[in-house]
Amino acid sequence: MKLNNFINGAWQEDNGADFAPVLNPANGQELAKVRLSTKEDVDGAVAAAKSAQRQWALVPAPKRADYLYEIGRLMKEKKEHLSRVLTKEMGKVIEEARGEVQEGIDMAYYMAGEGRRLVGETVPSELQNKFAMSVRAPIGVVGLITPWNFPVAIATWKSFPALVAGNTFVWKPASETPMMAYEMALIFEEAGLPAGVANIVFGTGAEVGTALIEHPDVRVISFTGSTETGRRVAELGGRHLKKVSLEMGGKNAVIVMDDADLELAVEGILWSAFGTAGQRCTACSRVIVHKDVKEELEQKLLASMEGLTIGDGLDETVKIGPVINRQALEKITRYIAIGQEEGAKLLAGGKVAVEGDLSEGHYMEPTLFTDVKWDSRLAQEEIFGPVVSLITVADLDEAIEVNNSVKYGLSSSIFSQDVNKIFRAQRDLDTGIVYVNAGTTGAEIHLPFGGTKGTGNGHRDSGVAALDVFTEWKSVYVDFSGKLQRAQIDTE
Ligand code: UN1
Repeated sequence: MKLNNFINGAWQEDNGADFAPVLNPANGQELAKVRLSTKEDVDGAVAAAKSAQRQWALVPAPKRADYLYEIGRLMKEKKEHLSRVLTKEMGKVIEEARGEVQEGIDMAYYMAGEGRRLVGETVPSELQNKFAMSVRAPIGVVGLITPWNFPVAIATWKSFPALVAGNTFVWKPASETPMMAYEMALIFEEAGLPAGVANIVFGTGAEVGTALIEHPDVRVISFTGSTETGRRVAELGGRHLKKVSLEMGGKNAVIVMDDADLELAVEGILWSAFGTAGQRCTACSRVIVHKDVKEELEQKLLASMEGLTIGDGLDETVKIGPVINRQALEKITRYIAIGQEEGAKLLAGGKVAVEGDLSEGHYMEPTLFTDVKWDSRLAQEEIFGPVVSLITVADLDEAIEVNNSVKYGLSSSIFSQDVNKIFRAQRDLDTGIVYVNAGTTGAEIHLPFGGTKGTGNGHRDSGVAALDVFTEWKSVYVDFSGKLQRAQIDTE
């Protein structure tokens, strides 16, 4: 199977292009070949998006939304198929793949509803016989660059608000997970989106991503990925005065206070640290535990971790699937060595899992470190794998300080029964998302998704906030006095 670009409502021909293999991380098997596109392919896609945009912007927003309702319906109809493709190319266990596809369906229906809102303001004017309002205007052609860890959900967080607001887009999916984008293109086609409204160009960040950011007709870049790449996107985008929305790394923590329900905390930690093999931006990577419950928590975590089966995510009984590729496995292994050199105590895991069929894929044992120093590299740097570090603290103040000591600020959580501690924590935790008595993952699409500090640059995905990325505010003044009225001057 060859994955070609979807441009102007049509599938590109091979035309002698280069292709790269798409591999299943569970067993190394080749699933497809994906086009390695060039700058010329990007130029073609942007030109198609540009010529479609004016017409699309003139379609009434509730009618644009009808396409999203249809896209949502098709995603629902194909949910099981999409989930299985997702598990095969990305590796997450099938139950989580179904959850991710559901997140996309939710986003379709939610943003379709925005077609009948796209709310602005009407406000009084300071002058007589004058009307003042603000409206959301589409921006034009937008560029979407999405990651492999949520290949469909994150794409919907960006593309659906862009569409309902009257923009057209060119989407570059991650090289590791082009099949979900291909499936979405089939859905866009079946839903009857006008040609050029949704365009997909496969390829590398260096070639396709750069061409998209530098293209003069692309007005917005919405990017999710590593902080390192995000910085380059912002630098290049800044040079070209682009509006750049960035969603980047995390080093998320669960705080467990001495009054916490420890059984519940263990469940929350396991789910958010080892789900998706730790490859969510929101994954729990640190547990900040009160000294009085540290040992009990360690014991309970160790006991529960024994139930975490590793294997191919298509097996319904498996809890931990593979990590995305060999480089990811090497990076995680490197951090385990760093942790040990730094004096952290390895309580469980720490090895690449190779028993039986596992040696064909990229599997990492769920790993637990304790006695981790809050300022060590293990506790400060993003690992993006099933590795969690316990850090002991004396009280809530110290817990919050340790939480906030990292350069990221995506998600945090506190387990406690004390309403005073909970409210202080939700105020003082410097992250874009805070959970109380739940792990660090599981954001719902109708709230803003994003983070502070090194996680983002002030924008948000999903929720109504996503519309801010894909619209310009236009303030409109209508003077019906029939005479010149000078604001700030003729106010008597
Ligand atoms: C991500 O990790 O990049 O909140 C997205 C969650 C999911 C989305 C995660 N709904 O865990």
